[in-house]
Amino acid sequence: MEDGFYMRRCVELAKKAIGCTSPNPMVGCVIVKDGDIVGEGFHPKAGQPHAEVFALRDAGNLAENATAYVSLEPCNHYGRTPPCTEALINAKVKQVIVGMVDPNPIVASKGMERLKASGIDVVVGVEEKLCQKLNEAYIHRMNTGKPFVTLRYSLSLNGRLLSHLGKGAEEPGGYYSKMLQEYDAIVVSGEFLSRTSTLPISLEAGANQPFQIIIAKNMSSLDLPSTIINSAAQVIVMADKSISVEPKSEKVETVLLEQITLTSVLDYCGNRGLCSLVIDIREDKGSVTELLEGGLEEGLVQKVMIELCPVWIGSSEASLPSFGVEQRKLKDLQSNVTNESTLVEGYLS
Ligand code: AOF
Ligand code: ZN
Repeated sequence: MEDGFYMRRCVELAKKAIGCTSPNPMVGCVIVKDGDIVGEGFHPKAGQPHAEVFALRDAGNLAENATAYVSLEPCNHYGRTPPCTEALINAKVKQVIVGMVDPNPIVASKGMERLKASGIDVVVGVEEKLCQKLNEAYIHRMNTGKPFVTLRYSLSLNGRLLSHLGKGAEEPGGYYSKMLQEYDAIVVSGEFLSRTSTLPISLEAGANQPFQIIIAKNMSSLDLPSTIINSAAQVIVMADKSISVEPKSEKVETVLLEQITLTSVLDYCGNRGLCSLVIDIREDKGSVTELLEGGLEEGLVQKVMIELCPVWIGSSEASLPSFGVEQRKLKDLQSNVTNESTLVEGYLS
């Protein structure tokens, strides 16, 4: 088998921990000897051992003189766990094939240098694009200090902004439910939350619920849906003046920011270790669309996901979106058509 085959297997293994590793990356590792996979592992959660450690344990003595494939450069530092370079050296592997360099400044290339210095053959860049896509949020936060942001909204066939999602989107296996499993936080407006009785939660089996970040700009009171208290989600209300939030709960915290802008929200979230956010737009005029006014121009949104629902809707029910920048194009477009809606996603350059 070619190197790409084993690296794709690493990525497949890494994805078993989707939504569980933040602020750490998802990483997979396989140990190959004489063409056979003799060990496999992935990083399950921050604080737990890294992918290489699980794969080496799985391979046991067979790791000696084997090749290790890892989707991210092995670490060379003592963090929550000891360095993977030492584990690979002690196991006497003869070659390490790496998907991508770790953008974490305390690792960046030092892991590979350490392996090479101990006589291990190192190859880097196999299935690099795939490995980078897997950890686009982690890479973005390492490079900018801010979370990776995806803007999501639903439109009618005549282009109006819908407050509801397409049929099935919120059910298990639906795109929205899967998206919430994957992201660290979802950002919604206080106006939306005070109008609804449900919370955006993931229904995937065993999913970690994202933080619910509620933007309450210029609001002095906020009534949260009572379902918040019974849900697994933690809530952060971001306000720019003193605000009374009901009902009171230890799951709900209020953060006062001097000014609520997309920059101040993202800086706060990045410092708190959140790597990825969905900005969920449910109405045209609200605290969240206001954030976008400057935020889109400043390049603070990386990805856009638009759901086109097969309905026409009148102007009295919904308005055309007023946010957005002139002359911007999405790239790397992907679409998914179902009976109920069409999902289009792409990246802002
Ligand atoms: C690897 N394999 O599976 C992961 C790596 O606090 P720690 O010890 O978990 O270290 C976290 C850092 O280690 C993280 O920021 C990233 O640079 C690297 N993650 N490295 O060799 C893995 N998860
Ligand atoms: Zn490691």
